[in-house]
Amino acid sequence: MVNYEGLSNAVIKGSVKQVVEATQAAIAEGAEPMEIIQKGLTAGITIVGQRFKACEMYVPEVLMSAKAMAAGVDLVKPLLKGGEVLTKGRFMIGTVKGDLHDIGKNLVALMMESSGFEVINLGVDISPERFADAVREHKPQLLGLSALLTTTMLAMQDTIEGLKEAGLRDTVKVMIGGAPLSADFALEIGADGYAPDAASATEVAQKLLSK
Ligand code: B1M
Repeated sequence: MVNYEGLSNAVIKGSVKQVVEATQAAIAEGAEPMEIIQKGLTAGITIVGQRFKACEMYVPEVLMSAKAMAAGVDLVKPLLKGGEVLTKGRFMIGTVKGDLHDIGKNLVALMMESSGFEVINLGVDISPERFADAVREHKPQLLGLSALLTTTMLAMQDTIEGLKEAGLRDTVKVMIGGAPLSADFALEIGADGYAPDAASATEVAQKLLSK
């Protein structure tokens, strides 16, 4: 039986070595790649989040957990694509200005990639100007904005305004996501869609592109 608890605990411990070993063991046992991510890696980082909130874990430990999780995701990632031809469209994603959180954003990128989108991941702390320049250059059909801080939520609105000022707003659908956000907030700032998690991001994306 696949030891998802062991994998999750290895993420909590922040041990790259143990995460790699547990992920390799799960793959060898024939576990579904998406289950490894959800039941093992994400389950672990979710507990890390709860402990960080309760001040039972601190920034350096959280960073070690994030690094360990990324090592596991790297092993699973090639298995997700399965040689699928990428045809669903081009999706660009970034974390907005002032915000350095990227674990959730990278999961969204991974899910989108594995569901058949071409993904351009801009990284973190992306200013409205950089988003507009990248949209102009790469012409994605869909732009994803991620924010984890209440203080950076408004940078999403600035980004959408930046697209308008650059005359690019009509060329791209904008989807937003991140823990402090909501569908109401998306409406308020003029985004086209909101997804609460990585799994639903792919569904929202497909709906937006079919409109
Ligand atoms: Co930060 N942090 N952090 N942090 N951090 C939170 C977000 C916080 C809630 C913790 C807390 O205090 N309770 C809090 C925000 C409070 C608030 O604004 N209301 C907080 C704070 C305050 C801070 C600092 C200010 C702390 C400090 O320095 N004093 C600082 C800010 C730095 C900055 O950004 N400028 C900071 C720093 C950090 C670390 C660097 C240590 C680290 C980030 C490492 C990294 O990302 N590489 C970190 C972490 C890890 C967290 C917590 C613990 C975990 C976040 C995470 O990765 N969750 C977080 C507490 C928590 O969430 N419980 C916290 C797991 C991830 C899978 O979930 O990111 O929610 P999530 O992504 C989900 C969905 O939100 C959604 O799908 C994802 C997958 O299902 N989603 C999208 C996300 N983006 C989407 C985009 C979409 C669609 C869906 O479409 C485009």
